[in-house]
Amino acid sequence: MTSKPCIVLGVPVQEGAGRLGCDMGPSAFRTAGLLTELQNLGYQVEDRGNIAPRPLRELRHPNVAIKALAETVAWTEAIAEAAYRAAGDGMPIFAGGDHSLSAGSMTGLARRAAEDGREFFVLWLDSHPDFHTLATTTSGNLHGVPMAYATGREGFDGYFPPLAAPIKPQNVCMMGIRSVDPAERSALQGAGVTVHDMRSIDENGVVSLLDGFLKRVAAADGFLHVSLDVDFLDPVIAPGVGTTVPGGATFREAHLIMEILHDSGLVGSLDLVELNPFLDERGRTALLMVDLVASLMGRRVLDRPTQSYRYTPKF
Ligand code: B3U
Ligand code: MN
Ligand code: MN
Repeated sequence: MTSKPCIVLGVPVQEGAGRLGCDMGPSAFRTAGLLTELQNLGYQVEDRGNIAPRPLRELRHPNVAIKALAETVAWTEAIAEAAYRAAGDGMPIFAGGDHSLSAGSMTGLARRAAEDGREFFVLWLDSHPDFHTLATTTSGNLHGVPMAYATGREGFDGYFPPLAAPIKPQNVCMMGIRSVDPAERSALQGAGVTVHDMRSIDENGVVSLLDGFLKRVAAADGFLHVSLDVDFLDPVIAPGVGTTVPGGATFREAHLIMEILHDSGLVGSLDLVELNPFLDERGRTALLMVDLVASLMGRRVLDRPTQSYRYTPKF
């Protein structure tokens, strides 16, 4: 893991989700102890406060289902710029906010990685692929489009900011997928994205699935961005989210993934998205997410005499 400072960026965007409340996410993450957990692990932590969207431009799209297009574009512009800057200074941690924030975080980070000559990879932990284009979304909720946009799928030109460095679909690994719309399903066919749905997790276990991907990242000396949507987790343990999808990752699977990611030494940035404190129960989802961040950043139950994993840390 990086010894660079952790840079926490609050992103109180909620317009991309179908339900209000994600704007309270950054506060809930701070209240749940995100900063102190990182400090207790020995990191230098810089809280850059909350990002604000750019001024709105009037935008119209033929798909009349789309909601809050101008707002989402204004957020994306601001987040991408902040991500690009923060990636030059340390390890950015985006405390959202709904998942539309990843349209900005991934593209700003990918631009930085390209300038640094690093191959950019994404581990997408979500029940949804968020692979709709502006033309195919039927809910109109733009938290359903960031992966399509960041990988350069068609139809975002003239609305969202131009991509400095489109992400290669081959460099994206999705885990936990269990809610896919028909248009996303056909778009994912042959797109080159690695998709591990819950069946695949049940059949193979998270360790071997993650192992295959991390080996590829390590071989390319890549920069790995992790995007963690609360609904990756089973709603029984993480109720504080607008889109609860049964059958998600367990507490143990989620922590194991985080611990393996830590030991890989490959993670360069993190999104924490879709936390809806209005729907949470006594802060338990926020606390669980912070707990997972601690595992990702190196908290362990027992010291192990050697690195328990197979990658040579790059930092
Ligand atoms: N694919 C559906 C549902 C959805 C996507 N992301 C979330 N929900 N959180 C849609 O609305 O695009
Ligand atoms: Mn999502
Ligand atoms: Mn989701």
